[in-house]
Amino acid sequence: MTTSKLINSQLIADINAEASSQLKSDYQSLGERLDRRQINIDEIVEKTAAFSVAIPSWGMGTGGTRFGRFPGEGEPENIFEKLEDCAVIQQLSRATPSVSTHFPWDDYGDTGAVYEKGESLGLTFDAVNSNTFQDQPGQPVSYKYGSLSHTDKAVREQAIAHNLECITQGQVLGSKALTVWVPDGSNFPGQQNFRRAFERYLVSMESIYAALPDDWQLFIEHKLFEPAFYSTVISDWGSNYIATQHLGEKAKCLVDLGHHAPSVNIEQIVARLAQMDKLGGFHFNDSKYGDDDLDCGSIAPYQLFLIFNELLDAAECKGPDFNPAYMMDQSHNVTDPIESLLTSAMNLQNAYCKSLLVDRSKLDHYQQHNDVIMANQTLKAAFDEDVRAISAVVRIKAGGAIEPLEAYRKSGYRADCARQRVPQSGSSAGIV
Ligand SMILES: [Mn+2]
Repeated sequence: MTTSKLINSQLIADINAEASSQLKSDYQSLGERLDRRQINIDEIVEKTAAFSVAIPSWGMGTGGTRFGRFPGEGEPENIFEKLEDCAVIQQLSRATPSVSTHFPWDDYGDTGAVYEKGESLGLTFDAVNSNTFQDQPGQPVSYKYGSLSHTDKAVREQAIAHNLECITQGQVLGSKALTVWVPDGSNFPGQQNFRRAFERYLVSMESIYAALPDDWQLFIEHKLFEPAFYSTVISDWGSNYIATQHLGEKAKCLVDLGHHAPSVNIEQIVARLAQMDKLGGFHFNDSKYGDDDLDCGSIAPYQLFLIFNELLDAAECKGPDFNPAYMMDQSHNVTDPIESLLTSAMNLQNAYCKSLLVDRSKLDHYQQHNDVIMANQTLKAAFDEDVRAISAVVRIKAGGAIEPLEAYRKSGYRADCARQRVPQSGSSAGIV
């Protein structure tokens, strides 16, 4: 069915025109501040413009919690409508040109048509995600007690076959990576033999790795707990690292910011994995307690900045081959997903931009001389800058909106969708 298309570009231009003199003044003032620190703002704009992050297709609907889901009006019914919403996010933010898909949620029997829809909207496709954490209708055997590490070979083979199918579908989309997250684990001590479960997982992953096209990567996503509450097979970056080392150089670790213990130093994990060429990519989101999947930068913006600081440090050291995949993974209950993803994209872009402001030679000098306060201040000085004028200039130069949320709200896009789309029930899942 046909639903709402992109937002009227004249409306965006009119709103931009109203905001442009304020932006010019903010940009000039920030430029002067940065100039005093020998930073050329135009160069920062250019570098910030190179930043992009993929939108999760599963984030386009209200996710909900394990207790319930409260769909908003005009939510997308299928991948085609999800792509239309993704295109609006890209139209306004100009930082989200690609979409990460999820099978079988995005399988409507004609992946070629999905690719064409994306292409017609100017979108490309990032990593494809497999799903062995739910049973699908008609599936021969159940994932109740695990998938790739299941004690029953028939279940493991079914899970492997699904991942191979994801690669096939991903090739149609032009994807270059498969992300595997398994729910496998145990709820009680004694339920599972840790060693044997990991052995079975590794053997299953060998089959998936062997099926990867030459130019593909395999991303493994670890998660401390949930849905298993005592142990998970790929619980942390250590288990993840062992698995990727075991499989080969196309296998790399994927860091989801919500998949660690509450006090874990994620930026240090990022540094470790990058150093060992095992950092495949990210699922960006934010959290207070666990896998909360809240908007990026909404709870711990300093952590986000520190992660990008490590990424830039690694990029300087490793050169252009260092190119982790940036994807968002968020989906919750109380906001319009388009507004949340717009906000996240901007928060990520700003965190990235701030990390570009770190004076690395000074930082290195203070570190070498154990000047603790000044080393810390060097980072903090970059974090404390308000760089929103830079990302706004990046957006407007690329044809986006100075104020994406304002443009989105004034467009009435969601109300149009509500008139044209089939109302959604509260049943479908959205959290990974
Ligand atoms: Mn994730």
